[in-house]
Amino acid sequence: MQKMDVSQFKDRYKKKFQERFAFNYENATKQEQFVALGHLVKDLYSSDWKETVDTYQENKQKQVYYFSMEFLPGRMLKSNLLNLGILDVVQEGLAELGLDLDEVASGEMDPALGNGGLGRLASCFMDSLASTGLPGNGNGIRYRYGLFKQKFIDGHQIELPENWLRNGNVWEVRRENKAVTVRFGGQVSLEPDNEGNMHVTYHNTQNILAVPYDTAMVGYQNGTVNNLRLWSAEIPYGEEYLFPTEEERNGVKQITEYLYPDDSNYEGLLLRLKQEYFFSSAGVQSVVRYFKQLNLDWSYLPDKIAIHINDTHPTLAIPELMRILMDEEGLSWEQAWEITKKTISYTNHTILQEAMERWSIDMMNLLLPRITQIIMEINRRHIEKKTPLYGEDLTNRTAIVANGEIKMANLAIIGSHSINGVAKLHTNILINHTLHDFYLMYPNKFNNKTNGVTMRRWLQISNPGLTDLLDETIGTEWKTNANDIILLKAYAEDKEVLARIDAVKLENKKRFAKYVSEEMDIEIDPNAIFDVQIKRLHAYKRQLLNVLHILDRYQYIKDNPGVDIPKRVFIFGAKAAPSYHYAKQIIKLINAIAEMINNDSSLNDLIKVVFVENYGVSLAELIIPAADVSEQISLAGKEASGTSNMKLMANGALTIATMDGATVEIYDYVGEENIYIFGMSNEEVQKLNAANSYNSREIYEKNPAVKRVLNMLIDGSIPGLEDEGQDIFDSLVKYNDEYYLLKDFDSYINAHKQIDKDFRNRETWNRRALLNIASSGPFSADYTIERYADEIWKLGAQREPEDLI
Ligand code: Z16
Repeated sequence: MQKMDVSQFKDRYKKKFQERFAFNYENATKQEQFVALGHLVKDLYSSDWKETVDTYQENKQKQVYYFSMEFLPGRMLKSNLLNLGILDVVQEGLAELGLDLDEVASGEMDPALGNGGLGRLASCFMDSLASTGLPGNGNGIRYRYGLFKQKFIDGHQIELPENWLRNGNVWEVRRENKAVTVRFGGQVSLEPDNEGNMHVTYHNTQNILAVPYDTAMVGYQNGTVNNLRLWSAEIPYGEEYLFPTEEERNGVKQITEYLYPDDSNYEGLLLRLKQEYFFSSAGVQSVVRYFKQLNLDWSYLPDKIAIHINDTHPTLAIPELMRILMDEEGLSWEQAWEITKKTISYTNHTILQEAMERWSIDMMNLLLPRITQIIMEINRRHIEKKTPLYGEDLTNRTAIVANGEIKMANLAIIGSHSINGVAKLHTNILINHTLHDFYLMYPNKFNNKTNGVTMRRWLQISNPGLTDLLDETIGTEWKTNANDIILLKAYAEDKEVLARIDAVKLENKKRFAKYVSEEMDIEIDPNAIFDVQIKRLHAYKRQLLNVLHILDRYQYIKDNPGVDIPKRVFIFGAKAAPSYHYAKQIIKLINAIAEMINNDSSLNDLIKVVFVENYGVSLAELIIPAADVSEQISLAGKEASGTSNMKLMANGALTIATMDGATVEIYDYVGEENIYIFGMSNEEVQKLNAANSYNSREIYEKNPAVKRVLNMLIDGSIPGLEDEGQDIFDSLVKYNDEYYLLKDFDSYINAHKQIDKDFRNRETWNRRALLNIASSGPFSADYTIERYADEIWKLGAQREPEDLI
């Protein structure tokens, strides 16, 4: 891309605006101001985009296709500007035109095409693939409506539709000429032709047109522009199709209408299965079409193409690739199976049983008869081959088909060459426990790839103050080589740098306090401890434990008026799946205690509770740089990785955590003096489970602090609480506290007392914040993606091995 100075930018912007809107930018809305800028930016990368795609094809480079049901890219304007190297020029130019970049950027919709960690990880990976110059593409669904917009009414979560395409989408390119047909339903028959070869014919199928919309994934100042392809379902057109009825039209539109709002949970609904096959089939078809242009023998497919499936949602890519290779390209089962296994790899993101996908065979057979035949045959051959080697019991436990259902994780493992967990602890649990039977069969398929986050969005864009501080202390090499952030450690005793860390944090806290004041009408003190828990609402993540601590603190202040402890602001961001009743009750509880506490002047502002509405990527960018404390308090063994833990650490928050997910690795890097660990370890949880001896009521009866806090839920102390108080109380006392909150209560409270003490010593606190920032480099998604590329996809990484950690 050719360079552009401030005055050139200003001219181009004025011209662009004029062209698009036929009036002057000064009188425009920020949304219009954004649209013009977006189109200008798109012009700037379009030739690199074409060039990148062409080069991959000319060089016949191996490419990876990351199949994911969810992508959560966040607003793309600033990240594109940063990656094009023109963030400063544009900021300055706009200012000279009387516009503020942040204002203009807020005119962009934030596409919420994902639920949480899994979708955001996919987008961090897209950014890292392009930024490390690797040939990697995304494949997903262009949902007409993203994840619901959350509103609180009387403290209850209300869900509103998120019409993110309302004003169009400047970044996408509709490519109708690349559309493919996806077939559902009907019947299949196998018929021999004149030469005796079997042919599959389909009757009465419903044909759906999958139309791709492509979005550029711009690499960080390296000229690489990769592709994210999202598919939209449309009615096929052409002479062979009759004019569709309204019912048919609606049935087709439905497929890509909504994102299912479940995180770490699944619902076995037909429409969801349609979505999964729709984008898996469309993706595989377009990949195969690309491969055919290379004019190579089919056996080379795994040398040119890697297909990665993000969780089991795209597992039907396995039988779909088998189907195409056999039915359409005439390969034998054995040939097709070898190619398929070598091409596909799979990431597991959870051990929670309720999140493991299982589909009824009958449902699958009605919707996808040929695919079901292929799955049954994969299963039959698996059992036939493995029973003599591993015996009946073990082999049957690994069966894909059981009890009238198809187990998608089993299919994903058997039909791929690699399965990885997303943090060391998680992978160990998969190997030793959840998937142990498979590990015995396929030890070499198992590997770990600890998650990572893109430091471009989560540091450079969201925290410019800290970015400047890093540039001025350790230079700018960290921007392309995140491990360089470790150089900041040399400043751990530098009082001036420590004071600057403090000042940057304070600025960020003021920025968030302003938002809270304007949007929520709550005044918070930027000098208070900002204590942050931002993640989907789920019982295993234990937001409720955080609440119990707040109530304990509330009682303590009530008992000790005028007590001298630091002020705390408890900040929550969380959406609950609309059908997850218990999670919604906890949302109501948090809002009720916020109301009670924020309006109680006798607390002298020692506690405030801020539960932001509609938490998502954009709010995360505002909250994370302002955090002092990062809450990572899931029951050990349950959180596969977590990724907010990494973002918060990189922004200088200190972590209070159980030894779970990737937080264990944060502990390893930052050292025990710079993190607050509490609660049971995974081993202790396993032991307690096995002993079957836990009695939460006993703790309730014997621990006066626990009793007092839990009683608040049922004695009317919290205004506005209805059934929630009793139901939550019952979950903890009557139903034996499934996630062991009461067991971890004391050690959690003690860790928070230690935080109170430590926060007062500003210099020590700032030093520990600095050490957290300095230790965050290994969690850059650039390293994660290079490990995927080298060890799973075998892309022939473009960097030399010395550059890897
Ligand atoms: C999801 O976001 C995750 C797991 C899952 O099975 C489904 C969804 Cl939608 C999360 C994990 O809970 C989290 O620990 C992990 O960091 C994240 O996936 C990315 O791996």
